[in-house]
Amino acid sequence: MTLAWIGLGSNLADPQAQVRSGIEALAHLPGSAIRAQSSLYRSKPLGNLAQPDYINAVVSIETALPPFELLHALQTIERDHGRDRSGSRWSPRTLDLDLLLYGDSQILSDELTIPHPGIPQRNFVLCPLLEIDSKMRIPGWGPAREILERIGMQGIEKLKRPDS
Ligand code: A4P
Ligand code: MG
Repeated sequence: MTLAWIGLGSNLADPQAQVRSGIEALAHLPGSAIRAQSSLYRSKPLGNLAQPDYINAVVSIETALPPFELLHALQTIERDHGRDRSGSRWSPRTLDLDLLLYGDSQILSDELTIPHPGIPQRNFVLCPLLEIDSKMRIPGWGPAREILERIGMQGIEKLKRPDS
């Protein structure tokens, strides 16, 4: 079993409900169990694009799935959340699931990069990671706390816990 970390993000179609439903789907992954989940965070879109705010969260799971199988399972959950209610077949993606960390693994391939390369620029990932594990180290980059101190907390706001 390996401890894997998954970042959830949504800015469409009731983002809080999308993220809660995504966490529920993670709880049902085969050979896996949720170990911890962060609060939900509201965050300004990366790059200040003209988009709605995001809801972000991080979940850790204990999993027997190898990394590529886990990625494919996450992509299936994303697809399951991609349908809108208006009747058109596919809506813009409403739920993003990023595989942030997989144990201490470092993987560099076209399909999968671990640690997720966005981590060092994203306070909406680092902050919930540190909420779950205040001593978290990112393989190849060092202590998450130091990275977050460098990039700062602008644009993010902690909401109530997803299980409350
Ligand atoms: N891929 C490679 N490594 C990974 C990994 N560790 N986890 C590949 C997940 N996927 C990985 O991803 C594109 C490809 O990345 C996949 O085919 C996979 O094989 P995608 O999720 O299909 O595409 P995307 O999400 O549109 O692109 P990208 O570059 O992953 O975007 P991000 O990084 O997910 O960013 N602002 C705020 N405040 N909060 C957010 O959550 N999210 C985004 C999307 C932009 N701005 C945001 C947020
Ligand atoms: Mg993504």
